[in-house]
Amino acid sequence: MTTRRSFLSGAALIGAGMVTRAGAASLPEAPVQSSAATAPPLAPPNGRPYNPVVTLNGWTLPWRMKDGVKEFHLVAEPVVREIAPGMTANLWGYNGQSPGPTIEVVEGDRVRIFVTNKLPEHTSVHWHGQLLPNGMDGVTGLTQPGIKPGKTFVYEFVARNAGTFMYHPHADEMAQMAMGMMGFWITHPKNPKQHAVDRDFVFLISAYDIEPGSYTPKINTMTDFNLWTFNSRAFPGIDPMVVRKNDRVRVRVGNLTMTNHPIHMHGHTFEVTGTDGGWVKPSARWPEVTTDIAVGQMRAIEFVADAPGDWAFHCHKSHHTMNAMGHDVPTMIGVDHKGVAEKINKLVPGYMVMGDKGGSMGAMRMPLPENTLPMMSGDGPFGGLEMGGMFTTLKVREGLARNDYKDPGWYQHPKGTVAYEWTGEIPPAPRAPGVPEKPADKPAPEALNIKRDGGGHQHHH
Ligand SMILES: [Cu+2]
Repeated sequence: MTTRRSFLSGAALIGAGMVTRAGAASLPEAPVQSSAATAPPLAPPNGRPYNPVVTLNGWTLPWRMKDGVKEFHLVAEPVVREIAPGMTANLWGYNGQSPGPTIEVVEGDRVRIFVTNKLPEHTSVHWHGQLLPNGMDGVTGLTQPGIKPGKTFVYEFVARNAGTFMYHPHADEMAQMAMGMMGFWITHPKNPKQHAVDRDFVFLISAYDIEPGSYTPKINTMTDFNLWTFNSRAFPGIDPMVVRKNDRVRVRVGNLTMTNHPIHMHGHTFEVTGTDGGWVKPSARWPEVTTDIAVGQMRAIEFVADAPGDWAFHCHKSHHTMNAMGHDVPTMIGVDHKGVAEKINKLVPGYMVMGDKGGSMGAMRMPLPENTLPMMSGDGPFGGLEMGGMFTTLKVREGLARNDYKDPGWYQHPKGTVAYEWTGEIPPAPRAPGVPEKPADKPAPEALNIKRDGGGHQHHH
């Protein structure tokens, strides 16, 4: 069948991790992705041309053209997702991964999406942000019955507006979104020159509560999540965003967690060029280095990557750049913790208290429960990064090829451009009035007596 052939050519572009799954004769195939690596952009094999996006640690769903309609097949199903090397999670997702594959269409495309439910309960798909007929909006009970296990529903509409969208269930939402059911949707402009950039990255923000040593998220959690992820990956499992110097770069982010995330980028200023509602007029944009992305929102940021280097790109809530072991740890700064560590270890084997000098958990390679990520980890060229969760890097390099997204390794800093230890005479450091000076080689005695939240660690509500 010609449809099958066109599918295989699409699959070849996706890479070795993907296998196709033959469906019923009338259904388009539902390709499955087995890898959590960032797939190269899917050059459109047919239909109208567009500039494809790159899904961070994700992939784009191939389609078939049938009588001028773009047909996709999503399969809602339990999946095993690698959150980072050393930890996998039992999630729910689409076509083998959580989040599901990115769907890319062109403004004006008629789109038909088959949704097969392989979950143990009913589901539906809501096309977040789309302007479509009410009955295609995917709200169980309101605009359609739930899709029962084993059943396939069809959604069909015209992608009216170019922009940044998401999809997710509108059925038992609390459970299904806590389990990772979500995906990105890009509607490209009709004219590929409009809003054109050199590199266009997309990812969703999601959060999970998976107890150290276990594999399945607790779905009733409202605030105390312990895994903060970009596309269901936690640092150091998140791929870098690799760009060529002077590329115009867009990063599109959608937030489907229960809290807002101030996304912060180093080394450049950016503008928010797109929101949930479409493109922002150039006259209404302003420069930023951090933009808050509220729950349910999408933001597209754009900048010219004119500064070579390895630039941090992360959520600015410090608890969101930590992994599971960072939670419920008492503050031990200033406390002589001889004996305390032993007590805690009796309660939680393998647990280590925060150091009494402010304690860099990142530097400690302690034994961890099975299937558990260290609180902060990741090694850089200068040592431990002490980061986890929602953290990655923007790697700006000169002379990359147009379609080269390979990790170029660590940035080689030009001589004399890295902060260094001073070994000369130390100039006097002005102090606040009335504060006596301390010898430089010893910590101030009062620093050992800081009282912080009664010795207990505050939750990040
Ligand atoms: Cu955050």
